[in-house]
Amino acid sequence: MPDASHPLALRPEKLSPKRVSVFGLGYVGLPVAAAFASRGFEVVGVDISPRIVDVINTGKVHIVEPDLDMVVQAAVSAGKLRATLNQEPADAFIIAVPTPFTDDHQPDVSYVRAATNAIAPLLTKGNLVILESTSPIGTTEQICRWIGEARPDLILPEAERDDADIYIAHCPERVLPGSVLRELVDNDRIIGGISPNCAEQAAELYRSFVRGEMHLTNARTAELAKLVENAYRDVNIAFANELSIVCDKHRINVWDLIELANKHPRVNILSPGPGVGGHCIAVDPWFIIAAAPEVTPIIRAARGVNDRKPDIVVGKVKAAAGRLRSPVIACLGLSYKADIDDLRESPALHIVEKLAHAEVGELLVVEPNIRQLPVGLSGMASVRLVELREALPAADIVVLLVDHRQFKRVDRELLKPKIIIDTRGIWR
Ligand code: SAJ
Repeated sequence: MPDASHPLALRPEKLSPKRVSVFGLGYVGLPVAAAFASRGFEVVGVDISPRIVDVINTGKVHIVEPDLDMVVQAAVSAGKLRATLNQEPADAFIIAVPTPFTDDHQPDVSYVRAATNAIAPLLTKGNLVILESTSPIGTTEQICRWIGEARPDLILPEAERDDADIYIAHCPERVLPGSVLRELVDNDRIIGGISPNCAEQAAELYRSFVRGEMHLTNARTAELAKLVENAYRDVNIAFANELSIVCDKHRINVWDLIELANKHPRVNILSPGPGVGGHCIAVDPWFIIAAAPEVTPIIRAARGVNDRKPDIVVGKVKAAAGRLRSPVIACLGLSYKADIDDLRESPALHIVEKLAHAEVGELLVVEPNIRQLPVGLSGMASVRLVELREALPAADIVVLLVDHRQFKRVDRELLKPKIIIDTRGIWR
């Protein structure tokens, strides 16, 4: 049970008769469902996975995120949050499903369509439908059209018309994995309505637990704003990664260089690394490119730079290993960023997989946040998941891939006789 000072501690005095349904109980949907439950809403979480539904109904969580277990446990035991496989009627429907891209980098909104199809038959006058999933421009209007096809009896909202039966809005999630609950409460929100009244209705709902400001706009602007936030970060990380390649050529320490350049009052370069991972920053820029391929050379080039970075790291390790007989290589970190267990689109994982397939030597993998190697690596004779204290003394080459806190505390004396490839600059 979170203590009473936690921003999402259960507040029974704020009991509200409203029912909220959240479709998709993943990294975004589950925290959102728990946040509404903490404010007294009756929350029904819907997911297509029986395992996820079962886990949540026992008050547990299926993802690692600070404090989420406590908030979900409190909500389930208070009877405010319940998970189910089938959509049920509600006052507000929130869609928080994945929006991946296809093999040729085109957005795939089929999960949004499936969620809309499940919700449409249950809609009644006064209902609110909110899309939280990061989505290509026009998706919220598309939801409107899909609902219109399924429910010709309903008056749907339009930009200039406010006498609709239901309200539809886009409220893109902006939470940072690792700080989801804090950011869910404290971050400002962009609320894009099909009509101004739709945006106002959605903002009113989110005000129940959001302490940040609500910025109201139309749905298309909200969709692009979210994509732009992640593309902005991708482009800026690509700049840092490009600098790291330039610096390698000239034997300059890129972190020293960036620290110095950032002393300028109007320069703020991000950190280079082994590449950009996760399910957001490496994906969302493609939604902008797909919608305007001929006018997005910068966003596309940034994707290219960041996607090539893991191969550059692989090349460096191979070159170092090629100089040794039977090298032992410690690979520190597999997740896509520090202090989480998320391996999705992880450059560290891609690098270790490529090294394993290239048979460069014995690989001792250290990842403090997982208990077994992922499918792509398990069963390979040359790869073992080991503790840091076993890997370091045994290694000839140490490849630092993720800046987990355990790695920052490593005794530098132990590293001295080794070949070090520090992709995050934590040991300089
Ligand atoms: N990275 C670098 N150098 C940096 C910063 C990050 O190489 O200076 C790498 C990380 O190691 C990681 C990747 O970039 O591999 C992305 O990490 P991140 O922490 O920057 O972002 P995410 O993907 O965990 O979360 C982002 C956030 N978006 C922005 O900061 C603009 C978050 O607020 C979004 O809600 C989330 O995407 C999302 O779901 O869209």
